[in-house]
Amino acid sequence: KNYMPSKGDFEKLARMKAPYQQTIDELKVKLKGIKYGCLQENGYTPIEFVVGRVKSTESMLKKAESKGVQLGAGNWIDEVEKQVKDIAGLRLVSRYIEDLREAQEILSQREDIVVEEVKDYITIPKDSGYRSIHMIVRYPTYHGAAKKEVFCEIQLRTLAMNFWATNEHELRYKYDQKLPDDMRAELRKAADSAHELDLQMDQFRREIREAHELNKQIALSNEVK
Ligand code: 0O2
Repeated sequence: KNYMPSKGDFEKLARMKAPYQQTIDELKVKLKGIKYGCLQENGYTPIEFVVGRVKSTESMLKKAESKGVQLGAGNWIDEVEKQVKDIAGLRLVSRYIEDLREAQEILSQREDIVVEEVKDYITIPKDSGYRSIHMIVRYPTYHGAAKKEVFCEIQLRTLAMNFWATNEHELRYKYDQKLPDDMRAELRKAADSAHELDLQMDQFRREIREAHELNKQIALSNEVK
């Protein structure tokens, strides 16, 4: 547990992480392509915004150890890559739950990513109250001359889920992962309220989409005239 990575290890880890950064950069462009394409076609997009990050080396090694990787032993860096599937992490944020499902469907259909696993924390939220859909996907990068397939975790959240999770994450960090019981209970309540709001907003979404549909038809009929 007390392995201290050497300077050489850090250099190897930095080299290992480069294709993951490239994955984030490429997928961000591609997801924005979905957003602007949908806007152009329908005047409506299921994606509000996309952010991404490569996991910090410290947090990556901590997670690897918690999954049983013995740092420093044998091909341990390969093991880290196999066990930690969110070295590359993208977050796709939508306004409505129904939009998340639409975005999930669009992503499942793509030929440039392979969906390995879907964790649906909306249907079954975590004990903390956390809601989100996590898609673990495989993505081929061409870094240098060689092809390398890497894992990437895409988290799909509504604005309300993201607002809650960002706050909770920062509080967790402040309390060094040990939230006081009363705060945990309050956060759980807040998560449920956010979900209520999401459900209400889904109702409005249908009306908004009808309005967009109507505007599109009016625009089309004006073009014909
Ligand atoms: P970071 O880099 O700080 O975001 P598994 O990978 O399946 O073995 P794990 O790690 O529990 O197990 O996977 P999970 O739960 O599918 O995804 C973990 C990530 O989801 C976390 O990343 C968070 O981003 C998010 N997450 C999961 N549960 C919560 C929660 O209760 N609150 C908040 N705010 N976020 C959550 P990391 O690992 O924390 O890393």
